[in-house]
Amino acid sequence: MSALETPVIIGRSSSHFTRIARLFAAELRVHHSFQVVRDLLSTNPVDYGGNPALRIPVLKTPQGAWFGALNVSRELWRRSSPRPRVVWPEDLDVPLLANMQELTLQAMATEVTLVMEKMAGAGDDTRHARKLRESLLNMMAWLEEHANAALAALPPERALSYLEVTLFCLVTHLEFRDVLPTKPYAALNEFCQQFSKRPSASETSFRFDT
Ligand SMILES: N[C@@H](CCC(=O)N[C@@H](CS)C(=O)NCC(=O)O)C(=O)O
Repeated sequence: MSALETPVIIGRSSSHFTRIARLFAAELRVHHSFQVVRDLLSTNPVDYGGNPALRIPVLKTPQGAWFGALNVSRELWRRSSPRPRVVWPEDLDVPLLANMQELTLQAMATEVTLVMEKMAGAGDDTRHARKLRESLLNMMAWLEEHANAALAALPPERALSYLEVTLFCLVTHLEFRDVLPTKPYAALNEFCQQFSKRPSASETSFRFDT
């Protein structure tokens, strides 16, 4: 594959949505390069691989750019060979699993807002920030309560699921960014400990790009 054909993940090593994409690339052994977005407060779409939402991750391919972690992960899967069995969000057809996925992604999005507000100087003690924190705590309590049952209900013959990857990125990021203490969440910690044994997890550890 020439340098021009090599897909490029655009993101940051400290971003949990980017880590989803990087984890899929590592699991699926898809050769790629990584381009760091230096300033997450930039308002120029060019800095985000053309994403008008001004968000990461983006995957740049000769066919075009793919916006968002789910699109990127699916495209990486399509590029993988052999294609392992991945459980995608639309496969989660019972409330327990579908809600687990919804709340995992919503908790990630809520965390983004909290971190970005703080970064932009709004502080973390506005009424909205307090509401977001309350919502995040509620979601984390729900995820903790249902984690064991949900993980046990995933199809056993899977190689990977979007739910597990996102849950791992959420919980480890809360710890990394010091948004919430994660010690109280025993089931989620146990899951993360197991998941972190995968080489893809250690290859994509969070760190601040310099
Ligand atoms: N729906 C997007 C959300 C991506 C997202 O929120 N990424 C964060 C970084 S973890 C971001 O770009 N934040 C910039 C901002 O909020 O302005 C996805 O699933 O990838």
